[in-house]
Amino acid sequence: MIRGAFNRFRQGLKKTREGFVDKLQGLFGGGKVRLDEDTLDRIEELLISADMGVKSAVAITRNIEKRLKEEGGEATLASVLEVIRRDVQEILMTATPKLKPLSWDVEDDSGPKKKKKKKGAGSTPGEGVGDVPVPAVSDLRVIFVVGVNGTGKTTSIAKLAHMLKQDGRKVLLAAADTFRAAAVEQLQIWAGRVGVDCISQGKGADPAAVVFDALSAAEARGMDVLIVDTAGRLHTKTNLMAELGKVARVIRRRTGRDPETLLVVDGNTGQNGLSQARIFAETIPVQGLILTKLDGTAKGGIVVAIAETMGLPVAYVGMGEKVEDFAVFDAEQFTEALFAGWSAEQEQEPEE
Ligand SMILES: Nc1nc2c(ncn2[C@@H]2O[C@H](COP(=O)(O)OP(=O)(O)OP(=O)(O)O)[C@@H](O)[C@H]2O)c(=O)[nH]1
Ligand SMILES: [Mg+2]
Repeated sequence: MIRGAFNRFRQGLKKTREGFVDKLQGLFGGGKVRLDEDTLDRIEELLISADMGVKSAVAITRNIEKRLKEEGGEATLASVLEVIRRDVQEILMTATPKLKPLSWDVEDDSGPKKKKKKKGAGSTPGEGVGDVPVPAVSDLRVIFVVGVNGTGKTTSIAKLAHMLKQDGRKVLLAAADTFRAAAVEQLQIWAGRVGVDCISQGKGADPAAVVFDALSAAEARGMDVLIVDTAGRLHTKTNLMAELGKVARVIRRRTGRDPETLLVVDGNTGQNGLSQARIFAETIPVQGLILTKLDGTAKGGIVVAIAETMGLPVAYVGMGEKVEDFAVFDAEQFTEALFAGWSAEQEQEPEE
């Protein structure tokens, strides 16, 4: 299982590894290199070009200088990579949320006339919202998948459904992206492939009504997990909160808990994708990320930039178009895979 994930990361990160490690290797040419200003600048540039984010790239380069200059100012590729690998792992494992915690109550349907009694009210299990009675907390896990259009929400939902199903969970999908008829069809097709049911109402339906239906179906059928697809075409922050907030509050009223909200980030879109994702995370409560399309990019270092700017945990990673091209994120394995293959020793398969 663990080995499977490592190999998947290794395969998925091939382009990043080649783009980064191979170029670094070029800098060293097999021997020792003097860590002068110029070399350090070039290392920093390489880190930035792998999309690690400027702040992390500068910090890592400084660490390379500090730790390796003590050894006489010369370094091998292996020693530099070791510093980078350790720093990256440390950044990923110690990241803390950088964004202000949000509540689904910030803008309620009732408009701005009354102030909420308490910040974050109702965001924990069993708490009621306003005058709504406290419902029994249901065991149903509701995963709410949000993100800019085209980032890979629908595909990731299929992959996640497949993974959870393999794990023995009963999974149901809700087609709450009612913006385009094709979006509903796409989710239905994926549901068929994965072998799970999908609740839909068609184009133009109220997403909150679709989710209401799906919650009833999930409860009646004894489902373990409901995964909700949403539209990405929500241009303004007000739209985002109005539409997604309405659905989230339906979920809370029915289950007694806020949905587990996962924001999908396209690894291919680099810093630009990251700033779009940030708008989502600054507007609605997000618990974690799904990072997609890592297979198609040499910029897998984006996980470091995510840790640096958002500090939200990456929950899952998508690395291809097939349902199996998906893994639970693991910082240690991810980092090992990112740097695997740069020496004969690392090239060997890990022991079971
Ligand atoms: N290579 C690769 N392609 C992916 C991955 N995830 C998604 N895609 C592709 O990205 C495209 C968009 O994916 P969708 O799942 O439709 O994205 P979406 O966010 O649901 O898009 P909208 O519904 O338009 O908002 C599709 O062509 C997918 O096959 C991935 O991990 N790797
Ligand atoms: Mg979609």
